[in-house]
Amino acid sequence: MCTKAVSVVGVTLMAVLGSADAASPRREALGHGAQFVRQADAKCNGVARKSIFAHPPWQGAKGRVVGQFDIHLNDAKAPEMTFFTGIRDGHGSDKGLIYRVFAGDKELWSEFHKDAVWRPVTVSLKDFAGKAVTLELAVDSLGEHYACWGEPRITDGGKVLYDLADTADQAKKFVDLMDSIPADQMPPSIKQEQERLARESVNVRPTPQQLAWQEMEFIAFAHFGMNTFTNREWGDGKEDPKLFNPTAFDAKQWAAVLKDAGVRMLILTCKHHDGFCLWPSKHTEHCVKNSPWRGGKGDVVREVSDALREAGLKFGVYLSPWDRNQPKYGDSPAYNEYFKNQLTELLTNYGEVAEVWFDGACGEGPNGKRQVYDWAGYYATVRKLQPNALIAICGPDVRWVGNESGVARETEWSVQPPDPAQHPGVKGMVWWPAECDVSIRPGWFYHPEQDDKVKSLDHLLDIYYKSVGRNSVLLLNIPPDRRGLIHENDARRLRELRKVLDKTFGTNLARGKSAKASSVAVEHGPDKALDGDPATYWTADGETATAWLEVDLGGPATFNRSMLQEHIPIGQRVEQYALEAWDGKGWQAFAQGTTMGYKKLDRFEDVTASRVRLTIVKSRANPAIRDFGLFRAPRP
Ligand code: FUL
Repeated sequence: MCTKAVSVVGVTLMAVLGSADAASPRREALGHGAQFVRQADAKCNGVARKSIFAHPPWQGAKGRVVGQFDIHLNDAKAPEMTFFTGIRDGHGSDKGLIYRVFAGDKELWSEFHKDAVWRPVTVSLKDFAGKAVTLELAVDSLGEHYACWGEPRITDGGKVLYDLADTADQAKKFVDLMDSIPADQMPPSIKQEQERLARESVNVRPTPQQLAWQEMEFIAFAHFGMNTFTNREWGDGKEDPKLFNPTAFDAKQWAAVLKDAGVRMLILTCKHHDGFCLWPSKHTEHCVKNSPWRGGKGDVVREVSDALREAGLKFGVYLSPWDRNQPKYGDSPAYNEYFKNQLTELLTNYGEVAEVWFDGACGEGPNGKRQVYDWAGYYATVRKLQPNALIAICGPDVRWVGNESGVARETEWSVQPPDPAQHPGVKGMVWWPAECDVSIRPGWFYHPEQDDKVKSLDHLLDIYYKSVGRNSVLLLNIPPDRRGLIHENDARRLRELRKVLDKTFGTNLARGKSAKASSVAVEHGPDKALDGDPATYWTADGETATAWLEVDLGGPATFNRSMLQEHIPIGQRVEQYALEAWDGKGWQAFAQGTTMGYKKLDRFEDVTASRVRLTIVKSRANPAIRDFGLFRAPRP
């Protein structure tokens, strides 16, 4: 399943790699959709058992659901806990769950499961004979599985002392909120799997198209269409095409505003969920040809793609598979044909398309049937017609970051395990870099009442550091208004953003300075990390996974931002790093982090120093650093 459709975080096993420093979990009362309840007949692989059903709060290693039972074993001689672990039918991913049993703080047992099979388990409670103990049953989710503890009981010599399913509803329930599962809590089987994946990951490389895309760093979305005129976010497809009528449409104004903002590509919502097409499609009447705009002769896609090309910007298309207007929707083969015809129009008539953005929302057609998308057919159409285009979100080339706030994880790997839905048949790891989508306004579409709700400069800067600065591409939505123009308030904010970014990153205090390193591979000296040449890099010798690079700034310099870039054409390697400044007596740390990838930006208070050291604490192979920068952001 494409994760975007269900608004869950696409966290995978890889996201928990390098998590040794994860902060300890924050415990909260059960909420956020988590469950821990009795179920009379939970089915696992078709077999029903009385169970405790545990639903962790989010996909990924973001939370653990815990139930607490107060058990009195006063007269017990050899108490045991017995149960079956199972995964509820109909709820699966290939990622699995970790079941755990704690007594107080002590973990008595844990096991990783990813198959829907009831498995019997016995945990000895002998150490607690004669005592009272608080038992915790917990489940960590690594994917979408829903756990079941089948027939969970405390017994003593065969006698049932507690039937835990019956008391599940009274148990105290919590979620432990975690960014990642702490390394010391990983069952050995998962640790081994992680180590294997880390080894395999080193050999995974981006395609030239993925590299070029990553270099764009900052791209834009334009949500523009029927919703712009109906003041809605999701149209139902019943809108009259005559409602589409921008009064002063000017794609050149869009391109100029975006270019000034430093944006490198625009992805246009050629068709949103309401099915209205911004180009005169041969395959539907629900499109601009039946609108009064330009006397029915207009083509938004043409004008936008031309204006972008003229301004030197790339063009991308958003084509919603979910179509609430098209009568064929739900009639799977017929609709799939329709969708591929639409893709064909967009990918043949408008020049180069650099990104194709597929949202995964999927509903029922008028016949009440759910549409089954032919992803493989859609991908084949894109590959054939635009071999250089990246297929994003519900696609194999670019990964949705997992939220619509524009924020990537602190630890963001571009190498990921394949998603069977989007990388069918692929074995081994894949290069699947993250894209952070967010709107400059509260809505994706323009609403006049949001004219004064354009995100503040500080908010946008924060988004920039948490997306571009965390090994991701920022996809910022700037929704044109009913005139067909980017509104003045949005344009002003973009200019402000560009000004601060230019002022901040205009002067790299480390550029061209002299440097030494713990070791050097031939031709990849430390100066290569300071020369500003994207093709050159410093790399430590041989298999070294720890290394340092020391820069002499040639005199005291003051900075409050740093930039680290790996040479990703040969992969992503660094797992942990630290930055220190020499204060005359010793090295003082001013920033540290986990992954770098294409780009890592750190923010900190002013540091004044003439020598700075980058230490690679952990790396999957000898680190290859393309660029190291120190900057001073202007005071607000
Ligand atoms: C979502 C859509 O439902 C929103 O309307 C918007 O297009 C956003 C970028 O993706 O899934």
